[in-house]
Amino acid sequence: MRWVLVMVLAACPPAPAPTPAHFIVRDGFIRDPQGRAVVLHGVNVSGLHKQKPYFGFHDVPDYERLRGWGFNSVRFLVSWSAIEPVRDSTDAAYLAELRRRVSLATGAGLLVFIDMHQDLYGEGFVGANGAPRWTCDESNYAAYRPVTPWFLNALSPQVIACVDGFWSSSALRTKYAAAWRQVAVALKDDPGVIGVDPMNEPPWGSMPNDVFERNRLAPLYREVLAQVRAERPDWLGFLEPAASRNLGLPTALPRFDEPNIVYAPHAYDPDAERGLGFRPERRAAILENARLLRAEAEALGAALVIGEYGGNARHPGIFEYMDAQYASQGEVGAGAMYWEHRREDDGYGLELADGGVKPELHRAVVRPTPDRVAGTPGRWAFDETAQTFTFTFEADDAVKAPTLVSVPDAWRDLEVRCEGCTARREGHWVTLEATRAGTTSLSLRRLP
Ligand code: IDC
Repeated sequence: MRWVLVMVLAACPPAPAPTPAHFIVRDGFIRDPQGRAVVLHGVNVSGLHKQKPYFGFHDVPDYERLRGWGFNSVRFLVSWSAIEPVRDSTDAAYLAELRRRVSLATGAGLLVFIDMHQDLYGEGFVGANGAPRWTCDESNYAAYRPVTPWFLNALSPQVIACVDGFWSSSALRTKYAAAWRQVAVALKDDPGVIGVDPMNEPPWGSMPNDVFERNRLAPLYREVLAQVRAERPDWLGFLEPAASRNLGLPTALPRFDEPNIVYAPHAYDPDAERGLGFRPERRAAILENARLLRAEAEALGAALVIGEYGGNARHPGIFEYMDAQYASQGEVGAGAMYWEHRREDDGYGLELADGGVKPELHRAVVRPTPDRVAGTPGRWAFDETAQTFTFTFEADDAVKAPTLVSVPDAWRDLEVRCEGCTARREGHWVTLEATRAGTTSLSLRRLP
């Protein structure tokens, strides 16, 4: 059975997002309480949270606007420095502000997971962020001579000394996990918060990266999960490989006994990160890396969410770069979080300083994406020339709630084709009901 429906619609009023009670991980996907696969499609909020004054003066994103672009989630950054600026004292005002700011995102229907961010150990190093200053000896900060680009400072002997100091100190690791407990206490009443990303791009210091992942990182993850799950047993663990994964080194993280694990690596092109722009021939490498990430997630018994991908719209090839990222996500069924939501003309920010959009970036990032899937997601893809989104999944007739595909509000007029399903536009989504179990295909063409 095949039917075609052409809809010419004015923008509908946004429907409230389903409020999750309890998310789990099963068969490689996050599942909502209705049993649907959840594909997180969101943004990082934001790099501005890394450094003093943390949230102090920064704008709150227009979350309704993000929903209108089809996003369903936020990776929300916090900093250990902000939580515990002075040893053994928690900044209650920061945590109260955290709760308020997170509630603005969840109140707009976005799902949130929290990332405890760090770049280059901690804020004792000029331009770095993460661990509070008191966690390492001042002599290291004094001797530090930063170079550009920023990530090369991971090789600084002083940064490595502090990183090694953290990983070899059970007292510091316990304090880190205790800081996470404070975050959980602050956010535990918010049902839209679904999990934690215990550490951004964990630095491996002077250990071999695989030994580090097994002997240092995995135990810390267990400790953080135990702390936060004492408050919120349902929270998912969005676990990152060591930062060495960004260099292409496969992860050695072990499979966890703890349930509900999401593998949450980052995906960047090394040349683009060095400011050289994106060469279109790198597309195949991005697709191949995503396949490896999915295989690693499978070995971990985990779902897959790419916690960061993104680029500077001023650099050449941004459309091709983000188009390759979108294609790779659709090919392996990965969730993905754009780095980052910020208003800035020069940088990764999704919006210009005046709130305008960056057209090339926007064209590749703001596209239809599966949101909830009543069955097992297959692939999705977008053909830019034909302006057509296609998505296939295996419908499971035991799942009664509909499949939702988010569609940017600006896509007013759509041609919808559905095989094995009926579909209609509703709020920010095309809502789909499978008419039989088995392979179901949707295509959406944007009409001019
Ligand atoms: C970058 C910011 C940049 C800042 C730098 C150091 O875009 O303005 O100077 O951090 O704090 C990551 C990191 C993330 C980076 C991002 C882009 O997790 O913090 O943000 N990136 O470079 N890993 C790979 C890329």
